[in-house]
Amino acid sequence: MGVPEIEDAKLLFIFGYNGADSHPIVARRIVRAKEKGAKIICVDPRRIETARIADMHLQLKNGSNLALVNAIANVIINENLINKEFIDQHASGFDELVPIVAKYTPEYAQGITQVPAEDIRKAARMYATSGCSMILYGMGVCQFAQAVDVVKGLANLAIMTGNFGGPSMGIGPVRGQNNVQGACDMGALPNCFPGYQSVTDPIIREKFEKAWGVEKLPGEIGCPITHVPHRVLHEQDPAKRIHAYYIFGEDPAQSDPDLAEVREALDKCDFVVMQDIFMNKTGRHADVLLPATGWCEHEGVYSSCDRGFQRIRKLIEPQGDVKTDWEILCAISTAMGYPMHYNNTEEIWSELIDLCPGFAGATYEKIEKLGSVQWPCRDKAMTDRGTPYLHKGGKFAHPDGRAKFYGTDWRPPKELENDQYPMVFSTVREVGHYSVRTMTGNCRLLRNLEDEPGWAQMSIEDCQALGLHKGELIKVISKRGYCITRCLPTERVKRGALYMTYQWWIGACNELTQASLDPVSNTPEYKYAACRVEKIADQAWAEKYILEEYAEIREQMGIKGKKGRVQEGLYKQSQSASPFARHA
Ligand SMILES: Nc1nc2c(c(=O)[nH]1)N[C@H]1C(S)=C(S)[C@@H](COP(=O)(O)OP(=O)(O)OC[C@H]3O[C@@H](n4cnc5c(=O)[nH]c(N)nc54)[C@H](O)[C@@H]3O)O[C@H]1N2
Ligand SMILES: Nc1nc2c(c(=O)[nH]1)N[C@H]1C(S)=C(S)[C@@H](COP(=O)(O)OP(=O)(O)OC[C@H]3O[C@@H](n4cnc5c(=O)[nH]c(N)nc54)[C@H](O)[C@@H]3O)O[C@H]1N2
Ligand SMILES: [Mo]
Repeated sequence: MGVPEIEDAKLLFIFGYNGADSHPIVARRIVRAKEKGAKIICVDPRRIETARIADMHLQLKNGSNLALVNAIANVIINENLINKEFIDQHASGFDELVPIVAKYTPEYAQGITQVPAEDIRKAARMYATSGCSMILYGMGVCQFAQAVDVVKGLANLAIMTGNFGGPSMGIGPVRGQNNVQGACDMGALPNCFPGYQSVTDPIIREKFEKAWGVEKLPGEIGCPITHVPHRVLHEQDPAKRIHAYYIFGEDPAQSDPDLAEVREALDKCDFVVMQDIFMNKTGRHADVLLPATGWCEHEGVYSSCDRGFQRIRKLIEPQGDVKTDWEILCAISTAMGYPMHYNNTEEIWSELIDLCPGFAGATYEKIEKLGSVQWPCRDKAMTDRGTPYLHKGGKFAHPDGRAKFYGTDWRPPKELENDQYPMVFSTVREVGHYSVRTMTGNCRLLRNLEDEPGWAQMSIEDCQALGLHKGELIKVISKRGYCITRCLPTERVKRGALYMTYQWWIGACNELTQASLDPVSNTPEYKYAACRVEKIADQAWAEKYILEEYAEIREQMGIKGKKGRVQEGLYKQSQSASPFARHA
């Protein structure tokens, strides 16, 4: 499916995804769908913008996703709302799923999810009977230690109701960054070459060995980023211990969980390279900094979340001593004894598609002409315009061509609230600043909208109980660390949970998060830890601390230009302009 099809769904089931803040362009499609008459069900513990326009908001307890998904399956099965024909013709494993979800009656699930049983029933009926239901999900699913199971659970719903393989239906991971799909497509994963070709398959390896003129490519699966600290600090096997770390387009010292451990690992490494378009927190620990060009200074291809390849073009000449990422990689490779030379990105792309059967037909020329080509696109002829529906007509990727039901029990998150840390700590996004904030933090316009040390969203009741007021500096603490940020009382949040965004350098929420990982995706549980909030009695001291700390960070990050509002003491006036605070 493609993003534009969101508009034509009859029902949007939006699960742990906050398009209004994270993807405003996609969010417009959601609003258009609503205008065209679509029903919307929003599943989110916060009252996000989608919840405001939704027909139903299932405001579930944090960390209870699979209990809810299994209960919806339970209702669809028990009320015989399944599409039996689709299941019989296109799926396998249904009989094994039934006993697993049998336990998840709406009443049982209510105890875990805090969603009223009647609402679960109503949502299940709406989803199963709309005639054309589309699921969109985001980080509220993926950033849990039980994440992949929930994705499979959502797929179960789509398969059992036949909402698969046609326009405006199916299950849509609205992938995060503009090119995160592309990074995976190009093989920036530990277990595959470009085009999802497994490194453990000797025939695939041989193909790449031949093409690249090397004798032997390693057949072991590499190391996921979230395993790096462990492999540096605690790996017993000397052959597996990591000594050098080449990091590009990533700022683990800001975006990875448990930052104290990340810093320890970076400092323990013998050699750290950081290749970036700006200075970032990781750069503080690097031995070598390699300056690269940014997105409008070079050519390339991005993949959108709908598998569509799109060309990006150079708009401005790079200034100063910078090179494109691919030129840097070629130069390093050549210096290390493997000469690598390309004249332009088209040569790289053509080599790539010739080695990836699923991409083989997506030439530069075709992408240029069509604007976007969705893989698989196998034939270079213009008649092959790519594949809008991956499972068209109910044909799936398993060898038997059938979809597979997969059911399992809900597991609670790893670190639960307790006497010392009584609140749920969850981390999300806000409009206006982007991921590790190197890009948006270097932009004065955006800094003037919102600046350090960011906000902690809390329920009005919790703020009253702790005697906290809007804008007050507070200390948020977990077992692993703490940070200082401002308090934002808001009706969007239920009692007992606190939300921060992860881009602030001072209000760095990853000081608190933990590296408990999903066993399949290796994604950390960014959406759940236990925390407590402490009032800071001496606010004048805290304000001064923020100013001094920020001055030092800006100095290290080389941020030029006029001082932001924080520095100028303009914070008080800026409150109403804050996009995050506006949400209160
Ligand atoms: N402005 C801005 N936009 C961005 C980014 C940015 O940093 N800034 N980052 C980009 C990236 S990398 C990504 S991956 C995307 C992510 O975009 P989203 O998927 O929207 O990510 P989040 O805001 O982290 O989380 C989505 C929602 O999950 C909810 N949630 C928390 N816990 C649970 C739970 O237990 N169950 C359910 N069902 N929901 C829960 C949160 O309340 C939140 O509203 O955004 C991209 N867009
Ligand atoms: N607590 C918490 N932590 C999170 C998350 C969360 O929800 N909560 N979300 C996680 C998610 S989904 C993601 S995707 C990550 C994102 O985290 P990161 O990937 O670390 O952050 P980004 O800001 O996307 O970019 C990383 C670096 O790439 C640089 N960069 C930008 N363009 C280029 C380029 O063309 N070339 C080079 N060489 N460098 C470039 C930027 O300057 C920046 O320093 O954070 C994760 N961390
Ligand atoms: Mo992301």
